[in-house]
Amino acid sequence: MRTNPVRCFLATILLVLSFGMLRAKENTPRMIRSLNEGWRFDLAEHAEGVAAPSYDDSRWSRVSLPHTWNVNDAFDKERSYHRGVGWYRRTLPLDSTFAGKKLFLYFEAANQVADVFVNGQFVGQHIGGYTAFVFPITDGVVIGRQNVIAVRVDNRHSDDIPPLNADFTFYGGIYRDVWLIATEPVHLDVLDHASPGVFIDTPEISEHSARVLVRGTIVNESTKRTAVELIHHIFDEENKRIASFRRSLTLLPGERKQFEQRSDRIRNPRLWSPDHPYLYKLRTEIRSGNWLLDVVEDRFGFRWFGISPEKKFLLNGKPFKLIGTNRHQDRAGMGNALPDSYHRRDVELVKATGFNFLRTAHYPQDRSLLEAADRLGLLVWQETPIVNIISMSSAFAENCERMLVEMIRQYYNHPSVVFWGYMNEVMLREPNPIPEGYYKHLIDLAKRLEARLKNEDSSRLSVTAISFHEIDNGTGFGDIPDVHGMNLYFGWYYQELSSWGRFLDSLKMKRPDRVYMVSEYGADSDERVHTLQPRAFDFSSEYIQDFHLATFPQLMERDFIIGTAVWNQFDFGSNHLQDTKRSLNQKGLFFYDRTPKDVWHYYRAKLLKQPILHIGREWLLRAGSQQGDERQPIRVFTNCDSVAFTLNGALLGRKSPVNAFIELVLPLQAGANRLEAEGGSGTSTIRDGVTVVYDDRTSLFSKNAAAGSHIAVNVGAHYSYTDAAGVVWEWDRAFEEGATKWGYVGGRAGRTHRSIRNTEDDPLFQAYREDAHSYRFLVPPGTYHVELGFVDPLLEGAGKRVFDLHINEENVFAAIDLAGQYGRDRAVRISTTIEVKNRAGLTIESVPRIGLPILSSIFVRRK
Ligand code: GCB
Ligand code: CA
Repeated sequence: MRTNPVRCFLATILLVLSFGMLRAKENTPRMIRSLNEGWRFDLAEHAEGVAAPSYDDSRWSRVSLPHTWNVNDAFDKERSYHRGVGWYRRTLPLDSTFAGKKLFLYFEAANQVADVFVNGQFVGQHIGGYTAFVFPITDGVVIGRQNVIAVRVDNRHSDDIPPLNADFTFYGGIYRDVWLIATEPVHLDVLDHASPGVFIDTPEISEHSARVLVRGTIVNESTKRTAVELIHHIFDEENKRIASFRRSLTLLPGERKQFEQRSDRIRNPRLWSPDHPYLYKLRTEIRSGNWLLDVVEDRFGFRWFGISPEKKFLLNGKPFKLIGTNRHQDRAGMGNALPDSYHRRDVELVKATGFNFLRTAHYPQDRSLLEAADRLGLLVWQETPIVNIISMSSAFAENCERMLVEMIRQYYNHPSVVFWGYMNEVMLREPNPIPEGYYKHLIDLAKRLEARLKNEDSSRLSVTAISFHEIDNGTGFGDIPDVHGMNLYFGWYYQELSSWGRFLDSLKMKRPDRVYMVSEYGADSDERVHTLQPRAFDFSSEYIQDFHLATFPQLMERDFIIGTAVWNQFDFGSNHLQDTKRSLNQKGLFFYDRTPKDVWHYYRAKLLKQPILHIGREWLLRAGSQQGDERQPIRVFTNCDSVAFTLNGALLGRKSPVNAFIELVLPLQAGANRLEAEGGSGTSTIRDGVTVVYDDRTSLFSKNAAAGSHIAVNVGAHYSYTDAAGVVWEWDRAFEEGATKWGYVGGRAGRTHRSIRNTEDDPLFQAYREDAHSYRFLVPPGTYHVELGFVDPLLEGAGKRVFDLHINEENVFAAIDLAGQYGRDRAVRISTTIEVKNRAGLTIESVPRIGLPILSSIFVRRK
């Protein structure tokens, strides 16, 4: 295209001049101030008067936002956490800068009902814990005075508010940021569902050109008829203005006027995608003469997406496989009250996995998270918190719909968002008793939300997540949204790791007209648990690895699966769970404190282009007590072509990964063993190294065993458990005369999935041997300290399980009644010192009196 250089030059001069002139008079029309500091908090339902400015809150605790009152009690060993009322108060000093302004209080979120008061006057209530809300406060404040804000927050269960029930903790509090917004009387709307007030679309778009459509509402809160100019500028990442468009309007006093304006064609827009997340900025101004009345800026991207006739996801016209993860918003030691930097950090960790997709299950998440997804390049599924069950009230349905509208309007401009979701597994569980017409009501609600979603935003795809048992249940639920999200747990809650492919293929055969995505798949793990025989629900590091190693390739091989999302990127709080760590869902690729699990490196090795070489670090403390135990496997995740290993300086061999995975067997020496790896990938080399410490316990059984020689056994378990003191409790073994040095004779292995009180060592106590049995240890004569660990996990109670413990035929502990003496589900450790006199060693025998004897752990130490 030819341009006229003279015209170009003149235009530039004019631009510079006009900008210079405007800038000289530039005022700051909209002020946004953080209100995170200086709050007083009290966890109580107070009688009247607490919102009044004169109320004495000096004895309340001082808190800063973000804040939740459930950081600790959501994780203790009690079964519940405080779901009730908390009050927040702070002063709001308003100096003369705010004179004549319109003032608003903007809350990014409070869980789950918030009543806001200013100077004792009620200014509004917001229902729902995961979206922002805003109230006008101009009329209730006095300039030049200390005004008082009081907020009553309530996180009690309500039948009218989703989520009613879900596998995550409903932490109460004002857990996101709070702001004061001050505008001129003529301003862009602030109140529309707490949206940015300006909605950006790109209705005509291709690689070659695009138009921007801007919608919004201008409000004239002044008493004067006002003529304004509404101006939109678009800037690129270098802050170069690439387009401007404007329009004149006249607003009557009190008038709210909607506008809709289109830019000219923008040539060769830089497209936004996960690989090239190029962002533009829209700046919308209201001017009256040279006076700037309001400014709103927001980022957006040029991109388009959709579903092809072949049912594939297309981004910017090309097939694009969504590969990603889910994220909950809480974190160790903080609950859900995370400052923005932590949300951004989480997005960096998702991106650093190699993922391009993020589902913000099960609710809208902090806007800083979405901003980071825009900036770093992730496609996002954001959803409303309708989980598990619904209630039949009209208030419930209205709240669902309002939450959906709030979500869509608040996050509308984020280029990262491609899916709006509105329900998760709503037909897996049903209320008890099940109300008449429940399913009809549910389907009607889904249809209502679907219709509203499309009405609010026709450019995004709609989605819901359904579990295995709900797919094709005959209700037609799966046909309502555009995309069929499936939460699948083959090899965890049901079936086998090999079931994935077969199941998905049969689904596609049956219903080729549907668009499929696997919106959840995952397994739990605890870094303290290790085994040679990984299996579902053992919580071992090895099983979560086996799970992802087997599942991910089956999902990737199938083109008709448009997207995948691991459940979950991070371990997260779920108060009702009683697995190996209290109140945690442990399906993360990261632990709750954001330490990566070894399995995270599997995805990195599969997805990243840079060389990855990672030797597993979760199992560096090992122990063995019998011949052959010193040969132990270690796992490596890598995308290198091949890796050379040395152990304690000696070459061990060279191996190539299969499915980004290598398993080595290490011949370990007692003490520290240094494993080094060097991998080659193309022309680059990469190294990794770990030290494996092996506690060789065979000496306990030899004649000249030193004092301090010991063994620790995780009775009833096929996995070892490493406690906080670094003691490895080995997996249990059967005694075989002539072949083994120790082991059990008789009894049955059992396992409880209940949380054990009085200990953090749940995986040690949760596994046990039951019924009459004995343990033999062929230790040489000498003096031994014997410590035994027990728990009674059964409902039976006092007097229902009574037994004796004989050590070398002496009745050392008679009539043990765990529930009666110590209480149910409590860890109990008892110990004694025993003289072993002959070569028969040590025999510990559980002898029943009433019911079944039980035993969880044995520790034997030579004195
Ligand atoms: C699901 C749910 C999710 C749970 C997950 C699990 O299907 O959608 O909320 O946390 O399973 O770990 O059981
Ligand atoms: Ca925030």
